Amino acid sequence: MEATKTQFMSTNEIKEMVKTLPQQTCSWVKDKITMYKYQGFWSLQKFLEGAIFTQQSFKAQPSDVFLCSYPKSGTTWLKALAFAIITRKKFDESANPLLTTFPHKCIPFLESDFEQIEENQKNSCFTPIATHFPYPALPESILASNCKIVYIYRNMKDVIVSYYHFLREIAKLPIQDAPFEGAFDDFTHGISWYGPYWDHILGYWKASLSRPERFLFLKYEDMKKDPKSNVKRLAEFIGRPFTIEEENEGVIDNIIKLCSFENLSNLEVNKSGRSEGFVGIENRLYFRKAKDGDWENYFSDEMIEKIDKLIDEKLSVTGLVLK
Ligand code: PAP
Repeated sequence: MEATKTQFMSTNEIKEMVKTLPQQTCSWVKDKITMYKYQGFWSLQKFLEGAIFTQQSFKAQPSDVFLCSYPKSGTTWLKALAFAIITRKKFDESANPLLTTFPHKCIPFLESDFEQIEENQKNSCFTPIATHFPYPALPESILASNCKIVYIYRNMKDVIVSYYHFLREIAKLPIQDAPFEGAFDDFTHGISWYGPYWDHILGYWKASLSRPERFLFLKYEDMKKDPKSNVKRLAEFIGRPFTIEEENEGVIDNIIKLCSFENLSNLEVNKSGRSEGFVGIENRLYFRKAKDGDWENYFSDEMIEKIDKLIDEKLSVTGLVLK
């Protein structure tokens, strides 16, 4: 039986409990990755342990802003943009920490960066907090708060391709040894990191219906097409709107350039760095191609039919365009 979020457990108890959860080993990565199911979503052991710890201990502050996403939907980009927006008066473009710091280090993750979050809270330092938690699994103090929530989403087909390569790289497997069909199959059966994908989107979308003023939905593909108006929406929503003068001086354009895939992916820290500690993944794995429609190189006609049907069945109710 799955644990409920009201039980309080020590870190050792959490570790032991996670081992008892329903689990699924991903055969397409030669059984090198195992997912555990907790409160309806799947995750990797380390992330789940962190998530459960956070559920028990995190206390949201009224001014907190959360950057929420399903993995591989634009989290790194959103973190960089939010960080550049909130630090624009502190650093000029040539000195922004994003030039030398991995974006995931600039904005902490709720499930893993406990010390950084505590430090920011202690110093009353306004920094958004990112998370991949599905909405219903968020710590109670967030659910009960009026904190603002930014949710970035991306079309499911490109998410699957991005996810496939990310897990394949973590498992250190070359493409020929990791069949894409296996990742597709797991994903479309809901067995994916923080999946099912559709439940993730539905959870945030449903919550937004009763309190729309708390939510900003950003679509990855729209941000690529029209970064300026989306960056302005983001800045306004998180309480750091641009002035007319800033806009005329090109501040928004500079932020877009600083956070662009072309710029970030070519920085030394993102090419050769590795995030130590919690997970220890190479930074370059977060910067692959950033192309819309890369899925066309991977999907058979049968897969397209299957996934379009799935999107219609599960997500058409949201009105969020995901194909
Ligand atoms: P995460 O949830 O594990 O942090 P996330 O950042 O959401 O990952 O997704 C990574 C994707 O965003 C990659 O897509 P791809 O595999 O299709 O290439 C990555 O290339 C893309 N990405 C990273 N940085 C940027 C950016 N600055 N602008 C646009 N896309 C980006």
